[in-house]
Amino acid sequence: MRIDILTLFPEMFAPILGTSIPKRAAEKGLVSYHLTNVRDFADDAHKSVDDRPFGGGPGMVMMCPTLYDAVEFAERQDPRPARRILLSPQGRVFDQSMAVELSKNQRLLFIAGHYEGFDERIIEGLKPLELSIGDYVLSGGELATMVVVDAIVRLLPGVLGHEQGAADESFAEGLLEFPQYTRPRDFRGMMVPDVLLSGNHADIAKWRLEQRKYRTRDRRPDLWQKYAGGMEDV
Ligand code: 4GX
Repeated sequence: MRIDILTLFPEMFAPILGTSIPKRAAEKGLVSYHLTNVRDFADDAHKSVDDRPFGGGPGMVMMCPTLYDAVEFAERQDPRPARRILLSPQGRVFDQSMAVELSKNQRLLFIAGHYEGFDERIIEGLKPLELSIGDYVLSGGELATMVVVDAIVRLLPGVLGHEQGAADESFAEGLLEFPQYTRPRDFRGMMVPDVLLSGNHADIAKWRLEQRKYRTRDRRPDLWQKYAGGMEDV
């Protein structure tokens, strides 16, 4: 998979993409990251990428010409068509099923905006998939882009050592994870549940599934509703 990221702050990405799973994925040749500084495409002496909004109001708006040029430049670097993605609170809220779908693409191109927003003709003309990582306001799309990239890259076949791992985790089956324990058995009077030390794998599996259901019902009634569907008193 080739991932392009268009941003005014390319230096924000190296610490994240150069660490842990995203780094390992690139080292294994399963993904490559390509950062493009949108400011390099500014065509005036001041290197402007934004301007004041027509109609007045506070803040600055990212301009079309520089961003279109940056997108077209990045897309020319590889013949495969890129799925364009733009991070904004106006987007559809990103979830695990979208990470799974996006992980099937050969090429993704992320637009990480800063400032108050984009000229609407960026959406109209480039037709990106608009994604939000949640209902709060960030200073820019960079962190949101990294969240989405991380969630996608760890799903690529061969990235995680344990192939089952990614699929087994929370959300994949619609339930939260069960509680985990390791040594010591007694930590300051807090004990590891006996069933986990019983050696009875059927009992352990049953306990874990119960715990997943309790937790999901208690903490995430929205997920529980989807999982349990119309079932009563589960
Ligand atoms: N999930 N932000 C984008 C600039 C902006 C404003 C309006 C387009 C329209 C965010 C989020 C997020 C802050 C990123 C505003 N772009 N992105 N930025 N929540 O808050 O994705």
